Amino acid sequence: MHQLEYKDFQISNDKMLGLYKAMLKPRMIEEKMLILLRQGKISKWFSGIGQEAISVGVTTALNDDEYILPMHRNLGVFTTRDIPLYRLFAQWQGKASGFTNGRDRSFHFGTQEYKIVGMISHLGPQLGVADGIALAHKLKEEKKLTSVFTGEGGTSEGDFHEALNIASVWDLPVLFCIENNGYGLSTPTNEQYRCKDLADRGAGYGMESHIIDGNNILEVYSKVSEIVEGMRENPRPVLVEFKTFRMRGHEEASGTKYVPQELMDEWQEKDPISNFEDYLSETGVLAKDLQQEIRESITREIDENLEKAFSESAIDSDETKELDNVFQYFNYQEVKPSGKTENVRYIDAISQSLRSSMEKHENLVLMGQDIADYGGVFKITEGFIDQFGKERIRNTPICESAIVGTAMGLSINGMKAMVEMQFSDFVSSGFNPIVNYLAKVNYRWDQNADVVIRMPCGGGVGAGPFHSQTNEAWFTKVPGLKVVYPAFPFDAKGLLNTAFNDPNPVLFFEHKALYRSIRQDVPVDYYTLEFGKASRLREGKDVSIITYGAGVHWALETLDEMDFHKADLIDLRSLQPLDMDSICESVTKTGKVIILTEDSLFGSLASEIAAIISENCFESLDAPVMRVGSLETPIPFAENLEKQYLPRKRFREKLQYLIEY
Ligand SMILES: Cc1ncc(C[n+]2csc(CCOP(=O)(O)OP(=O)(O)O)c2C)c(N)n1
Repeated sequence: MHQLEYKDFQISNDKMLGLYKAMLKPRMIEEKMLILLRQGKISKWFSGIGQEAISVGVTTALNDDEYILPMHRNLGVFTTRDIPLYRLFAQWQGKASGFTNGRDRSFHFGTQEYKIVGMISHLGPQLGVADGIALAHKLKEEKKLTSVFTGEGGTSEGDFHEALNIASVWDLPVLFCIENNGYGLSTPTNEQYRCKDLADRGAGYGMESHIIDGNNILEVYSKVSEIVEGMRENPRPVLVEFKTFRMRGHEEASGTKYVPQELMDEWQEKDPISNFEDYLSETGVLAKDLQQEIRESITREIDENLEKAFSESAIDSDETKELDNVFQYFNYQEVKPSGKTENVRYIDAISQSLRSSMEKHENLVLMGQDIADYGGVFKITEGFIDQFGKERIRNTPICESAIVGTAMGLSINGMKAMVEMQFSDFVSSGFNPIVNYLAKVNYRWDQNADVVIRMPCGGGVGAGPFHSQTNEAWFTKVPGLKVVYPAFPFDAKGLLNTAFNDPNPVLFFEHKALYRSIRQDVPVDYYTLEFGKASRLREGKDVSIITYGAGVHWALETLDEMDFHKADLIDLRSLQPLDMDSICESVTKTGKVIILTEDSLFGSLASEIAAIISENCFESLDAPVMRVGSLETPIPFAENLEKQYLPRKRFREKLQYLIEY
């Protein structure tokens, strides 16, 4: 790479002074933080010393209304966007003036006010989020780009590949910035990747890419300014590799013993601030007294703001407040079912709900593999592109993780998203952003994830271990996710409509075996059903049966086979929130309960419900709480093995036992 010098760039003196000050501020804040760290006044610090030119140059090249997604060494992004310093300090101290109410640390926060979306610890997921933000701009026909950062270590994550691939296929205006600083924790670049330059990867995605000297502020600012100008006019992703070096340990406690001294010395010579300072002095732009003045002014600003943050008392909260902030408040509006009905299949009810929700919410985008022209593998979205167009009905590449991230990004930028998992089994490839991003984001920084993830699930279809699972318990465990699992067309339509109105992440389980086998008279018009309300399908005084999904139909069939009419049959319909009142009311009445789940039993939702009943209804019980579920094996393929695996037969035996108890 030909080394460019400061004098190669034509930039006004004022602009150069501005860039200098913008770099000096994070450097001086960091120097102060290192002192505070030694004094035990702050807990952890990830240093970006030596990398300031990248954060500052990129942020300055962007417009203030363009989103930027920084990493843990990008303090310069936050300071260049002029966030009052006491708010940053309060954030690092877990105080109320910060951005997360003490719920998350360091740079792990976002702020719509400053159009900054902070990272989650897992590094890669935010690359997909940037895709979603950029997609929203594109759909709204706004000429804005989105910039996202990763270290060279983060480029080894699958999310990097997925996000770049999506951005490329969809022509999204995302500036992917790799800060190649030589080490990912202790791992040097030759143990991280084998291509010569990471920018070379751009070609693999059909993407323009550049290498920029990350320690030369004028090069960063000029080249990025030119690139982003082009991206606004002609929306497309661009990959930029910034060459730089990490001058301190991964975090302060971990040191730099593994870094050869020659490398340190070599890069010390390339310090982006002292070199620029020398250049500005030599060219007469930065006189000694001005330099002094700037430093004094920044010192004052840091000290005053630190004092303000230190004098703020520790965060005040209580259990109720914390619990109330897991989800964004949802003002449920009931639309009563009424009017003409028609007899439809479960799958038709889902399709109807999708269609009417797309009509109702103009900002809703559907994404999934093969859902556009092909109509999805179950044909639920067949014909949708004719009505809504390809922009809103989007075929995705096979990349569950970054698509969930994209859905999150759409939500951040004011839209609603649905992701259809082709089979719920494949959600494991998108598990990370669901449980770590979508589920936690509202609690962390008040940003909702307005995303519905549809999950065609369940066995009895002879499809084996990877196309038959019912994996709701992977999610009911995680605070921040709503989980819905209807058993009938009427419920499916009303609950899915509600899912699209709810601004929170909803996992919507649809049992494949019910798609074409269960029919019901369902109102033609739009209606909603509230989450967290079970339905009682049979009424009786002898025993309570609590179940959901296909279990509901097995229970109904079993009761008919046994000609038994004294059971209270509760269909939960939604698992999170869970209708504990209906459960306890029924058990208190009957004194005997059996919980039926299609899931294998250990750690299933049935186990949780059993625990709730034991704890809350113990004195009403006349028999042990019974659970019936599938075998503790993966779900097998062969028909007879699958039958043996599923709990239908064991349910009848256990129910009989309980009745006679
Ligand atoms: C998924 C995941 N794996 C491991 C880690 C632990 N970890 C945090 S930062 C880091 C190194 C990151 O290196 P790089 O992306 O190059 O960024 P840098 O720290 O050098 O700026 C590691 C291994 C993590 N946070 N997330």
